[in-house]
Amino acid sequence: MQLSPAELADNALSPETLDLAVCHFKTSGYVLFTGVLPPDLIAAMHAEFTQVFNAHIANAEENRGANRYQMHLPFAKPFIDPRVIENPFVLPIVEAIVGDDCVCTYFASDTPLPGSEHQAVHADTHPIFPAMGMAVPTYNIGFNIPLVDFRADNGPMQIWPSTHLTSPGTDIAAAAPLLHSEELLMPAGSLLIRDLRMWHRGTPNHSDEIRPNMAMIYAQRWLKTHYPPVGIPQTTYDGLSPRAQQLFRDEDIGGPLAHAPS
Ligand SMILES: O=C(O)CCC(=O)C(=O)O
Repeated sequence: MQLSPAELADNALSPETLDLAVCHFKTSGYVLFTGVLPPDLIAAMHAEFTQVFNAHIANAEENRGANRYQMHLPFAKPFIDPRVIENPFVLPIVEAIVGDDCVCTYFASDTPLPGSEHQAVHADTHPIFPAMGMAVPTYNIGFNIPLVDFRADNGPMQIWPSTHLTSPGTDIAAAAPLLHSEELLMPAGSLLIRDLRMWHRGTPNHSDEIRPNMAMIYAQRWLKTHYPPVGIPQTTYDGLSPRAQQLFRDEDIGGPLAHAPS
């Protein structure tokens, strides 16, 4: 979806865009606002990410397939900019779908390196009523911010729209080739929110640079997952806005940073 110049200037969605976005999310399983965050913020996050990532992969095994890493991010500047953790275009949609009381439970990244391969098509969450033959309303929402342009050659995410509505227990590997999918080509600083049940996969990175994707999760507060809590130093937490404090209130306040920034 495209934000209007007035929405970008006001840092707010119009009521019409909010309605459209919520409707698109419920039916398609995702909303993409292209190229929203300013280049200086993306440049600062990309520079810091590169330092933290290079230090991490020097000692870590690839953990999402060949030449592909999931890495938790340090809950620190520049990553915790309010335009990231409480984005004014994303939060109203999140709140309309999972409620004002939702929490942010994941602060991380996905990065295919040159030489990565297709992942298996997958969902990022488990069904909460696995025995029911029908989809239930959304209970967690992934939020991705590409830190570089996602192009056809550098391993864009491939998504299967509307598959968040398939019955729990559908054989994803068998059904995915029969259904429509799209590669999400988007400029750095775009905002992608997606129902974590929607099928997707990482694709091969044929370029000569890494392709980092920030990843957060906003969820119903009662949802239990296997993710470790986000470590947030007390002084950092104290410096957050009241809304951001509320979003991160169930995380490890006073705990250690995931990967110390440079
Ligand atoms: O390519 C991406 O950013 C997403 C990768 C992914 O879906 C995963 O590692 O589970």
